[in-house]
Amino acid sequence: MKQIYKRRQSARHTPHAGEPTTGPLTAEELQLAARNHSMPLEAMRRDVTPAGLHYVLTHFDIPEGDAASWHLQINGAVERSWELRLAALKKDPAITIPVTLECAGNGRSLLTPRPVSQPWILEGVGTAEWTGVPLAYLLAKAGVLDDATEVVFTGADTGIEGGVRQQYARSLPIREAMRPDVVLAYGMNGRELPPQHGYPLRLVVPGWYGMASVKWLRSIEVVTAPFTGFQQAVAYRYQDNEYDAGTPVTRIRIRSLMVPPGIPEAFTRARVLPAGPVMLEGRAWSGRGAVTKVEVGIDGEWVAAHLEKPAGPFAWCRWTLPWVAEAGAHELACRATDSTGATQPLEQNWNYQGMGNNVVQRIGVTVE
Ligand SMILES: Nc1nc2c(c(=O)[nH]1)N[C@H]1C(S)=C(S)[C@@H](COP(=O)(O)O)O[C@H]1N2
Ligand SMILES: [Mo]
Repeated sequence: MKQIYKRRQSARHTPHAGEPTTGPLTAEELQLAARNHSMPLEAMRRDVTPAGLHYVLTHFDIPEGDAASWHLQINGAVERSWELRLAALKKDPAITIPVTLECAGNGRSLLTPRPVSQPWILEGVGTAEWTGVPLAYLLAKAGVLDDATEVVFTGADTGIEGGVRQQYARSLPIREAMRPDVVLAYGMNGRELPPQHGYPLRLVVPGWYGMASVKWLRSIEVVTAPFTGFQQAVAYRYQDNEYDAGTPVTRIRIRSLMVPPGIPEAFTRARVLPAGPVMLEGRAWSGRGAVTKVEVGIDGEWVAAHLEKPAGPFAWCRWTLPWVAEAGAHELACRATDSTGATQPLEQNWNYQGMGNNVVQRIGVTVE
């Protein structure tokens, strides 16, 4: 693999979309990073991320949503297809659920070589309280036929990716779609959805990486064969190399992050803090089970942090660790474990698309 990309990287070669590179950040990556912003890590002091601080990831353009004319198709392998208006949906029984969403590409730009795509560092994450109608309620109303295997969700946004013209669409296996906590959300943090988060209606699939939570939802189709759309069959796969069909990206891998302590240097963001006691804090989450342990590494020595109860089974939990900082340079890190026994790796989790790199975060600090 390494040889393949090295051969291609002659001088001044500009890497194409998806190509692994060791070169500097490209203009296209900068353009994507400016459109798709991350969550400032200090926002982890709050249980709920204010909408404007929540990360955003949009493949194409944000479509213009008009709540009055908006309608949702529910069809396919169901007893009753119908077209639903937002006003009608808002009369159905609603739930509010705190959910930590994370982009599957979070951690991508830490990889060597770096797959050229949205260059997340570590902050492609956020936790919001989503309000809407459980998908299972509407599917039950539609009457899913016995031979149904998946549900395909299509958004209003259109574009070209990998040379393929498409509407953003993803599917979920029936058993996931029927979970009581999968929600058709019209509210975020007690208000209507902001345009960038899917106004007027989006899917929220707790526990899965963000790509499953289709924004600007226009259609729900129950199908009897595997969905082979681009975002399912080509994108969002763990591939060893370009030619590997790979395996699908599904649930969020265990990860923890720390609020960088002290104050930043404005340009380098290097951290400076005074000697003495400081409360280190951060968040940890997993889409595969409860977080059971967070360890904080201080100059390579791991100490168990105190874990707080999360606001819900799919919301991050806060961790804290008091530290008496001594003058000098130090390296801080954090590493979480979930109830499946999975622990964050100390070395990068490389794959061709740069998916699910849950490598431990490391923060250099200077104590004065
Ligand atoms: N229609 C549509 N839905 C989408 C996307 C998109 O580009 N179009 N991006 C997906 C990806 S990759 C992620 S990580 C999440 C991001 O949700 P957020 O922008 O509300 O944080 O939305 C998902 N849903
Ligand atoms: Mo994503």
